[in-house]
Amino acid sequence: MTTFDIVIRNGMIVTATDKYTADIGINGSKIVDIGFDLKGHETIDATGLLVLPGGIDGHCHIEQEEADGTIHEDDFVSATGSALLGGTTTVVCFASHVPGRGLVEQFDAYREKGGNSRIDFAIHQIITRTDEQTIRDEIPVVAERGAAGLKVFMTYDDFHLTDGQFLQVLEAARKSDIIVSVHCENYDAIRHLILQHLAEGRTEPHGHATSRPPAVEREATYRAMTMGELVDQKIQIFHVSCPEVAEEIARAQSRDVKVVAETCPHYLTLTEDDLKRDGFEGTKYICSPPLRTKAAQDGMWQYLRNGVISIISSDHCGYTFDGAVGKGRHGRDADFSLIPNGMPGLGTRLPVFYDAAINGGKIDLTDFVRLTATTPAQRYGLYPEKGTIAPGSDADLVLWDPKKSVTITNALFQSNIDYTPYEGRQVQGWPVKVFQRGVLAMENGTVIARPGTGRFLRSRRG
Ligand code: DUC
Ligand code: ZN
Ligand code: ZN
Repeated sequence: MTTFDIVIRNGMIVTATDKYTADIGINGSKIVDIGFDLKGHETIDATGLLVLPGGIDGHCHIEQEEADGTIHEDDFVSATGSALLGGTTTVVCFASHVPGRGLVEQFDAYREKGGNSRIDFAIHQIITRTDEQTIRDEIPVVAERGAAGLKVFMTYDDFHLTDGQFLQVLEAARKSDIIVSVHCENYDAIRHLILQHLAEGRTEPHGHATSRPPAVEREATYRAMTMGELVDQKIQIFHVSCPEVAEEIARAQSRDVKVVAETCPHYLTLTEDDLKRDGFEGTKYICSPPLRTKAAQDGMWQYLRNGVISIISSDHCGYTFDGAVGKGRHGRDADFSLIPNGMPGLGTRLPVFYDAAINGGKIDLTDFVRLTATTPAQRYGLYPEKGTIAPGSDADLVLWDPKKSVTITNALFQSNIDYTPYEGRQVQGWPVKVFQRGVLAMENGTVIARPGTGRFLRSRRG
């Protein structure tokens, strides 16, 4: 009888389709067998635990350069440590497209930065310009070098594309067979509403939500899908925040428009009332699209159950509360329109979503795995090495204690970001051991994987 390097014994294995109790045999970096009474040089008893595929977070801003030269404060070392502490073994993060440098140069430089990662990573390529070099020469090259997707913005001064530019990107993406993910909010409508708020003296953080109402996101989503339809190019609507938008996506899907969607735990667990917290505290909750109402939050679950929204990612975009380039970079009296948009969420993604989704009775465990690991792996060309538990797959595994209650506090995630929007929240269900490619990478709140152990994952699209 074969003796495996490691056997994970008697855990409840959960995939996107099945739940069953068995042993997993690992040799080197791979799962090689699933069965009963397997023998290992090392045996890990997982009785009473769930064994999940390592989480895949398809949307994380890590050490990303902004147009003004600032670099996201959570770097590859710190962010991927928090990822492991929360049960995530793969991230898909973003190469910038800042002025003055070419796309391929920025893709390659970002891949190099990822050399410090503790976990495996893939890359989305942001597109902010549509000159001939970008569209004709460089998009095909980044696609060929294994980018997981392109991302475009319909808002933000430094990033947004006109409809015409967006169509050019869609055409180029179709030729290179690469998905385009879209930040859908109407740039001009937001500008108009911000100016109105400021003229009325409504400068407090909650103005962020009221100046970007659901209609702003719904209109841009409809427009993005229409342009995808015109070009016959698959798009993904990123960070869907409310049912008005999901409903519009469902309608497009029902007429066979090639559109898929993701949402994030914060749209299911936080509300716009969090922006009303005392003083500058509310800025911790400024992200875009903004947090919505409790009713919107409740209305989102049906779209996770029926598959209209098929990925849960963190949209981890941490800005420190106290740091020089964080939330307070323009001073503590700055109006809401000057506060950088984004919240940290890489470490908390799985525990917060698990607690709301599974303990809240909203979806099954198999759905949980589908949304947080399997579909992201499939969508970004990483499956079946990643995203499932099967012979031949990478031994990226999370031993998850469904009974463990934890009160979330930022210190648990050891990240460069000095706050979590979930401070003080009690959740049940927590990762106790994480294996990456057959090596123990996190155990009981201690990160073991060293910087540099992560590998760049080339997307195998199509
Ligand atoms: N969009 C994102 O995808 N992340 C953070 C900020 C934003 O607007
Ligand atoms: Zn976005
Ligand atoms: Zn994002």
